[in-house]
Amino acid sequence: MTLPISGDLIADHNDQHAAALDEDYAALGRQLERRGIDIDAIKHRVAGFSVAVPSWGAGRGGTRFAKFPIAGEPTNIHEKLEDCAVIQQLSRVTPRVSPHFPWDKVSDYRALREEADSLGLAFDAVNSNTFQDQPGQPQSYSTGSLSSTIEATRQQAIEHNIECIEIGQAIGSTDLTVWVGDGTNFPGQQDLGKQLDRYLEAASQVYAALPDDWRMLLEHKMFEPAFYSTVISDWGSSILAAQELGPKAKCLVDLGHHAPNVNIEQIVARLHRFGKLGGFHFNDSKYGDDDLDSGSINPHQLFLVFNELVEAELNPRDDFRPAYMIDQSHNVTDPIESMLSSAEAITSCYAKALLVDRDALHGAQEANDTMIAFQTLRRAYNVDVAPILAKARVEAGGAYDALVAYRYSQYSARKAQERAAVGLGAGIV
Ligand SMILES: [Mn+2]
Repeated sequence: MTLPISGDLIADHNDQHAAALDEDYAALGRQLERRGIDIDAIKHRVAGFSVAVPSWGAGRGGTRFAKFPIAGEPTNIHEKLEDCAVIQQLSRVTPRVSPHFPWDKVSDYRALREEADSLGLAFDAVNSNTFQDQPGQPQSYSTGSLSSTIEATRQQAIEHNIECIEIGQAIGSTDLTVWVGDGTNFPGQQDLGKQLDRYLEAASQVYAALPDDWRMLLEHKMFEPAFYSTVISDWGSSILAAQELGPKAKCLVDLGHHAPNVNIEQIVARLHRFGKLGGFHFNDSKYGDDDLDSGSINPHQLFLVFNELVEAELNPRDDFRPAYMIDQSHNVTDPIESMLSSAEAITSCYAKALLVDRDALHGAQEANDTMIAFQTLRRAYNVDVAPILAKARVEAGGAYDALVAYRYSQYSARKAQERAAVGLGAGIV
């Protein structure tokens, strides 16, 4: 296996920090021991955690107004895989790539799977795309896709999703993520009930094509591109659709796809209660943008979400195995650096959630001792878990400080020399 970053470079970097890491890990271990927590057991759980990265996240995104490409950014799935391999090699928590079709189309998917494998990667959920038209496509999605009033357009969207399942089978995926931008921009534009009927009827045909071990993950989004109504706008619409479609249909929660200030951790708990929590897209948001870097705006919310996910792990329902993925758009940073930073933020919140004294929390909840219940969460949130993450990473062959090692490797400068320049243009992702 030829990986993009030199193993010697990572080893040298780790050697320089080995003594400091041992010291910090031992000190944190003693602190946690006083609380009755075995740091090695937490590290073991952290080492088992992983989150997928989206193939499209390796490139610079953009807004509706502009995209500012950077030198060396990938322009095809092969270059994207190489960049994803860098993220995995240094972070050791992103071993899977979530592909997107038709953006990642190739002629030989078995070869693509082998190529990923040679880079230490596998494929996660396949994402279909019926929110934009493709060259040569007979029907336009201007009237929507699975919910379009035009039967031929709905059929085209169904066939595209089924093709994504077939591609996914060739590359080793077992999940299809379906997000449709279908909706309306004007009151009265569509019958809100009939539009959902059409969506459900078309989605059921996609569902019928799922292999036995596959799941269909329904991703809801409050608004954009539709700004008056969206067909699958919220977790309520999502779970109703998933329940109607059947047991292989689950809901996917994208952190950025909610109204401001919505209690997302409660949504997580609700969906899990009914065995419908199937996937998660991590990102952050401040105003209307839903693709800021994970944990950059509200890390506490991310922690509270993981607190519910850890509760769900302890009380699994209906084969609880959520597909975790980073889903963010990098407009002003090197995408590799952003995903390294986000992978760290996500894993950090998972580790903090593992530190919560569950017996104390549940006891305080039963006793209606609000302050102790709150402080039980706060005590875990306040712990700096960086030594646990670094230790797990280094032991798995990753870098003590992934960002520093990445900069030191000059990978970005090398790719800027090797790769073709990216054109200008708007590029919302
Ligand atoms: Mn998403």
